[in-house]
Amino acid sequence: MKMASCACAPLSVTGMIQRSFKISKFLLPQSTCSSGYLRLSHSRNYSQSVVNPVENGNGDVNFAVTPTATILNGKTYPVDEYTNVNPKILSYTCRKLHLQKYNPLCHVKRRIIDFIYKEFPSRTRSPLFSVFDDLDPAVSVEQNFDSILIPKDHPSRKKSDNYYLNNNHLLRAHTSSHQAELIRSGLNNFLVVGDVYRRDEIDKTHFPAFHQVEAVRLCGLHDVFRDENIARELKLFETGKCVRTPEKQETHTVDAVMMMTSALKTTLIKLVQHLFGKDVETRWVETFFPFTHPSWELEVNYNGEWLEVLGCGIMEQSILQNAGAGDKIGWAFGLGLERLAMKLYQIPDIRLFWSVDSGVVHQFKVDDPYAPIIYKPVSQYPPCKNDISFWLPENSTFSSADFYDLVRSIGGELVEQVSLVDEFYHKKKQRWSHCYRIIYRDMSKTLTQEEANVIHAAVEQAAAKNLRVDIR
Ligand code: FA5
Ligand code: MG
Repeated sequence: MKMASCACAPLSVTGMIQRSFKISKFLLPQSTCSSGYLRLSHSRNYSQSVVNPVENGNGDVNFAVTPTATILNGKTYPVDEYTNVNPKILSYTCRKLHLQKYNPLCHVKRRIIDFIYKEFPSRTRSPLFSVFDDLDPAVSVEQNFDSILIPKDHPSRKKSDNYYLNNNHLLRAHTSSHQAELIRSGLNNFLVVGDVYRRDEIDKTHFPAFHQVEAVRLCGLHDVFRDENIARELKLFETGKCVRTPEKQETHTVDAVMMMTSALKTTLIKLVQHLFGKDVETRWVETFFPFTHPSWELEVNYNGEWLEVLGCGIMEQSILQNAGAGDKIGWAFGLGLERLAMKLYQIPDIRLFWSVDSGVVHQFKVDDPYAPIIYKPVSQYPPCKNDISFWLPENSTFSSADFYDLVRSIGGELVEQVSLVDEFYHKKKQRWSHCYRIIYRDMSKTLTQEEANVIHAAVEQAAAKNLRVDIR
C-alpha cells in the first residue's frame, strides 16, 4: 500500500489574529446526489488469508487486512489504487471512545445530549432528537461528499486528506456524511456522534482520528413561526425568481432565515454556556461550507486563544429536496468533542483521550458526567501494579472506602489508583472475598518494584490489623 503525503489541516487554536471572515476547507456548493444508508453488522467470519485481525478489548474483531482487501466491521473492501488506510488507523475504529462510559469524550457527549433533550422538549414520550452514536465509520464517497453537495473536484476529497478504503469507500471525514440518509429515512431532528478520520498532522491539538457531534433540525412553517397569526402572514420559501445573497439562499425568505439563524445561534451559545458556564467568551466567524448557507464557525476563548469548536449553518435546500424533505427548512451544526473536552477538563494534549495509562483513565472514572474534573498531569515514570486479596471480616460492616483511606494514608502520593477488581462469596466459608489492584507511581523518579513491594506489605499489615480482614 502506497501512502500519499500527509496534508496539514487548519489549526485548531486560531490565535489572536482577528478574522471576521474565513474560507473553510469546504467551499461552494455544486453537485447534487442521493444517498444510500448502510448499517453494517459485526461479523467474525474472516477468510484464511487474514493478516492481522484486531480485538477491541470486548472480544470483537473489527478489522483485518489482507493483500487484496480490508475487512471492517464484517464488510469487505477490495484494495485498489485509492486504498491508503493502514492497520494503525483501522485500529482506532475499534476504540469507540465516545461509547466508553468513563472516557472524557463520553462525559461531554452525555452533557451535550442532556442539553439538547432539555432545550427541545418532546410532546411525546420519546425525545424529539434521535441519537445515533454507533453508525459505521466506513462510508461511501457518495455519503461523505456527493450527498452533501461537495463538488467532484473539491480539495477536501483528496487522497492526501482522507483515509480511503478504496475508490468507493473511506473512513468518514465528518459526521455530516450521515445527514442525507437520516433525513431520507424520515427524521426531522437528530444527533450523530462518532469517530471521524482525517490525514492530519499530529500535534497537541490534532490527531488523525477525532470525534464529532452532528445535529440536524428540520422545521416546517409552524415550527419556524410559532405564532399562528404570524405563520398565516409569512412563508418559508420565495415563490418568484430570487437570487442568492450573502445572507440567504435563493429559495428561502428573509424572515425564515432570520428565525432559523436566531434559533441556531441561540441554541449553540446556550450549549457552550451549559458546558463552560455563563462567562464563557465566544465569537462568530463567517465561513463557507458546501452544505450550508449562510455558514458560521463558533470560537471560544481558551487560555487567551480563540479555539474553533464547531461549524454550522442553514442547510442547503437541495440536500433536503433530494432527501424528500423539501417542504422544510433546516439548520445543522458539527462540533469537535475533543476541543470541548480539552477546554472543559484542561487536557493539554489530544493524545491523552486515547491513553490507556491508568493514571489518566482513573481521573475520569466517575459516574456523574457533570463532575468538575481538572486533569492532573501524569508522571512520565512507569507504574507498579500490586494486587491484594482478602476475606472480609465475618459479621462486620467492611467498606471499600475505609480500605481506600487506609491505602492512601500508608502510600501517600505514591498511590495513583486503587480499584476493586474482583469480589465473590464463598458458600462453604460463608465469607466475602475482595481483590483490589493498587497502582503505585512516583511523580519524580522511577519507583522500583522492590520499593512498591515494601509499601504494599505495609498496606497488607495495616489492613489485617485495622480492618480485620484475612489476607489470602
Ligand atoms: C466540518 O467537519 C463540518 N462537517 C461541520 C458542519 C456540520 C458544518 C454541519 C455545517 C453544518 P470542520 O472541518 O470545521 O467542519 O470540523 C468541525 C469541528 O470539528 C471543528 O470546529 C473542530 O472542533 C473539529 N475538528 C476539525 N478538525 C479537527 C482535528 N484535526 N482535530 C480535532 N478536532 C477537529
Ligand atoms: Mg472548521
